Amino acid sequence: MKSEIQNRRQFLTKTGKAGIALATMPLLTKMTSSALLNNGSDYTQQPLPYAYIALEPFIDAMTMEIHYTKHAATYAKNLADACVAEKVDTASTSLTVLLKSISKYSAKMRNNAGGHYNHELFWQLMKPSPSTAPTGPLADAITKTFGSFADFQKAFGEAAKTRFGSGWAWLLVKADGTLAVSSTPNQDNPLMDIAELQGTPLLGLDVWEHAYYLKYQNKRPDYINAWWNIVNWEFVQKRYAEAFSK
Ligand code: MN3
Repeated sequence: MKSEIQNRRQFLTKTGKAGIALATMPLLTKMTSSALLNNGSDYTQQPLPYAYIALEPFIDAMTMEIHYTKHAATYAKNLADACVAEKVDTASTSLTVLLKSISKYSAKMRNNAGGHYNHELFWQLMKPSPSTAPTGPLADAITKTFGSFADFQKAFGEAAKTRFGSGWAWLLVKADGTLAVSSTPNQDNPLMDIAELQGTPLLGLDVWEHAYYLKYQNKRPDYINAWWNIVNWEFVQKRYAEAFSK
């Protein structure tokens, strides 16, 4: 594993080169330029955007600490190892691009690329004392698709409750621009080319027991119901807007 300083140096070097490349190649597509500018940071665990205790009483501090420093950190480490073993150039291949062709890689890559992406997203999808419901275009799309916000919560909660064993529940935007709710096993997600329902994940809920067992034990439905109190809808709205700008 590279140190943070090495990563920063690499980032500065790459950004500098990319800047020159972009200046001399004005016809580059947006996708190519963003690939050039990818510094591999989406492969490394980012700082948690709040304290372990911040989401109490809905998620307890000990669960957050173990979840972030042990479970999620391990996915990031194993992803780095898999990228070395399977010769993925993380400087030129974004994690999203990798996930979209995950069927070409090993089970280790699938589990850890998914595990890392899902957790990095999950931390940002939560915040203390958020607004209680979405507004704007996302709110309109949810009402159009599910009937009401309450009906959406019911459908999402059902996907989360009925996921057998470990996995995730999702709200996603499909390629045709419409919303859907799904669930995936293990650390799979809707970006993967092996997912039953594919699209851009907007909202995801971790229903592995490690995400809730210390506080909720076997009562997964109580964890799901409590989780709505900490969903960062501003962030989800931003993801929804971005899904249409790509
Ligand atoms: Mn987890």
